Amino acid sequence: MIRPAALLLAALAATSALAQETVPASATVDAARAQIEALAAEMDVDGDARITLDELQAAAGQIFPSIDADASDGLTRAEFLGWEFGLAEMAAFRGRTQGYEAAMGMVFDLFDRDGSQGIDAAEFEAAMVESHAYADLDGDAALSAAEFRSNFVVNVALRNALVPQEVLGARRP
Ligand SMILES: [Ca+2]
Ligand SMILES: [Ca+2]
Ligand SMILES: [Ca+2]
Repeated sequence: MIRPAALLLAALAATSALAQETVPASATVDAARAQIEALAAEMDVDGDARITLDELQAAAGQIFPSIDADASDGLTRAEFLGWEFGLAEMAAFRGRTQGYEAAMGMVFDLFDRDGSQGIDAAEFEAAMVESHAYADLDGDAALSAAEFRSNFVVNVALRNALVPQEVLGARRP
């Protein structure tokens, strides 16, 4: 079960511990990274350090309704940008709301394959399949935590919006 609020608290707690050993300026970067890594760990249900497509789809099946605030079986742009597990609050704290909304808006358009200005369950599932394949750099049919963090499309967008690219790494061409 994905529990966005609990995950966020865990990420913030982990960040507090890290912040004692690092310079304060890195705290928000650590927070973003910790939140993404906490999500990766939550998705890896069997704990083998690999996120399989089945595990990703199971997580996506829980995430979709958590974004779908009005339970319409479709995601509007406003719902997508306002998702509580997204890093909207962190972006606002850093004065990066505009960059965050631009990045997540691009992800929304990518997922909205038919351009209907809504993401239905089938589009969301197809996006998860494609995003999983794209991020699987070594082709072992699963995502390591590093592959998920550095190359999963949502995390790529967030990285570009929130944190310096050199910190979280980037897919190599
Ligand atoms: Ca696994
Ligand atoms: Ca659509
Ligand atoms: Ca892999």
